[in-house]
Amino acid sequence: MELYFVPLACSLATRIALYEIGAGEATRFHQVKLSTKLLPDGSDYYAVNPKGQVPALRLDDGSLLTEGAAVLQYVADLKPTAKLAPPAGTADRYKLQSALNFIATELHKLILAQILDPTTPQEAKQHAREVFAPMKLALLARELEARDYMLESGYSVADAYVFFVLTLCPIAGVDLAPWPVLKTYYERLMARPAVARAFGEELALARAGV
Ligand SMILES: N[C@@H](CCC(=O)N[C@@H](CS)C(=O)NCC(=O)O)C(=O)O
Repeated sequence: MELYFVPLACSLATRIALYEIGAGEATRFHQVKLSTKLLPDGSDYYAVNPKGQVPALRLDDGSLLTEGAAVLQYVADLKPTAKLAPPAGTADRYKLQSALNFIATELHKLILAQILDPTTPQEAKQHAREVFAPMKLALLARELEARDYMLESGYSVADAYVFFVLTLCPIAGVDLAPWPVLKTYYERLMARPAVARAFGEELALARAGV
């Protein structure tokens, strides 16, 4: 497999999932430069993925899978014994899909994507920070006050995706202080070797600014 990623972007969740299933060494990682949409060899990332977005996962059959929620479930299903996703067809699997959709649409896109997009008008960024973020993060905190992970069934790829969101919140100027439960949860996730490794590697790449 090959993962197209941007350091500390939402593709971080896929890297975490790949490490969780022990596929890190068998995967080739291609860093995309977000500002130019170029790959390290100077080629155009749009030629790989017309959406120009990460994550994109090149599967072993040569096809390309995009959209984080689908990519994460694909990786989880490669190794069912890792229990990163409840079995397909079960009620818990639909709860995973519900969680992934909430994270993608209400946290990632509505809040972070708006704030971090340099073309978003200041007023919209302020609204995302001051109105959407407290509203949606309060919902997230409520879930995590009731249990240790996003799903009652335990740690899953949804937690890897939330890890990305919580990593980016301070960078986007979103204050997490009102919800101490989110800090405890973040620390719980960081204690996982796959999470710490993926985060550490991508932080180094982001700092290198390549
Ligand atoms: N719908 C996509 C959105 C992915 C996305 O927004 N990725 C960001 C990085 S976190 C990106 O590639 N942004 C660049 C762009 O939208 O041009 C998904 O859910 O995977």
